[in-house]
Amino acid sequence: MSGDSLAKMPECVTGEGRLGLLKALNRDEILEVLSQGFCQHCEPLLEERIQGVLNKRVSKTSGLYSSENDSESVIKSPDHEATRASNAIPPPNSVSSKQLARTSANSDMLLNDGLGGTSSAIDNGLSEEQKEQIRFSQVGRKKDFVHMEKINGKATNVLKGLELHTKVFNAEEQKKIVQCVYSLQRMGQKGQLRERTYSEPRKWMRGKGRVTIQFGCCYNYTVDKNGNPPGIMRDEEVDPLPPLFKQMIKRMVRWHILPPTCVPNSCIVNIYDESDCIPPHIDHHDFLRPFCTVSFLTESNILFGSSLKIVSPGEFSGPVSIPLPVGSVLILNGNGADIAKHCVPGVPGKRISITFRRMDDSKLPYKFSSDPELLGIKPLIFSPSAKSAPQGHHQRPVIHSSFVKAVVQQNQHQNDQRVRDKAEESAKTTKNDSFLAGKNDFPPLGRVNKSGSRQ
Ligand SMILES: O=C(O)CCC(=O)C(=O)O
Repeated sequence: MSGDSLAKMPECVTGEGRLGLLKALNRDEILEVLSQGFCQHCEPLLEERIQGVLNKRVSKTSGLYSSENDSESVIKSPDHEATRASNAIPPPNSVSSKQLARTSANSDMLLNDGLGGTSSAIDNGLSEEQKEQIRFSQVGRKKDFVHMEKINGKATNVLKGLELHTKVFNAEEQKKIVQCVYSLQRMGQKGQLRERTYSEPRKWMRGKGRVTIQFGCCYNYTVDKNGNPPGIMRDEEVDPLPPLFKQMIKRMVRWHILPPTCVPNSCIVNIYDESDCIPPHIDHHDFLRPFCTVSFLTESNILFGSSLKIVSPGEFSGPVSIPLPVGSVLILNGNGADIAKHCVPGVPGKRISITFRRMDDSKLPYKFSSDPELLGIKPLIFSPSAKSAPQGHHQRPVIHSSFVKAVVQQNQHQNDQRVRDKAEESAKTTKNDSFLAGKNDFPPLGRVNKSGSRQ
């Protein structure tokens, strides 16, 4: 029986219903079925459904995508137990700035590629624009945080201005970024970064801080031993933003997470061991709003409230707790940045966060020069066929028939490659987890100076 005649058979004869009919259609006919004749309201619904099904398939075939709540996905491996149990980093004996540059260069390519580049399960002949549009449309965006408190006698939503963007960096990208952070940490330990860039907490006990690496400016958290007030130390020099971090910034501006009017030019990397924390604070106004924090390795909670209590070292309490999935970006703006304090209580496992902030022009370090790469970044605009969903109907921007076309092409390609990919993926998963090292590799304690000796 030919495909044509099968297509003409009624459902009760083929026994497969619409699926049987669809199978008999060629590519263009499928496109026609999927993109024509739907009303404005149903078209985006259909696209979201396809996207959902596709997501499931991609995670099954590649094993690369983590669900929003799958905080362990990055570190699941045969040596998983050993790596989870500690805040280990790879031994500080093999890194050179050349290697770091190489890592960063590979990662640049990865982050330029909307679908994570190296995964053959999803590298399927789509144009870069199509891939980026698909990834962009998959970002989850929560902007309706509410917690009412009486501030100066007035009922106020102290969370106004907070936004949580999820699935911004996929599992593969998270691994690259974590690798890069560990390389930077090793360089810091060896005194290969500028003196104020890298710092470890003086004491090692529960609730005592975290390792920090600062780029763009040196920030003083409290009045220091020389009497310098909190804020940007304009006469101190630290290293500039690493190339991979600039790629992250570009992504966040392109994907409508950060506004092009407030492109970060500094950041602080926080490396938390299990039960490390950051105490309640409001970020200094030497930094503009909004700013953001990106999460890696272990999902942890961040607390918000106009008043947060210190229960014991590393233990805080507050009215609102927001889980931060790995690969997510939390935007702090408005009341959420300026009225509510925030803190991260002792984390359940090792965690890395990168807080990106733009410095007030009048507070720039004296020797700071702006990076031309971070100038003129434009938010992504949709292709000519893209239109917006009707107001109030769907929150996410919707890309119409060109998107459906891309998804159909992606499906076809995946069908062809599925079997080959399975074998490749299992090999890749093992390889990608190898950067996580053993328990005894965690650096010795205390603040390190440039020469690598402890103070
Ligand atoms: O680790 C986090 O997500 C929060 C970091 C933070 O509050 C800060 O760097 O000021």
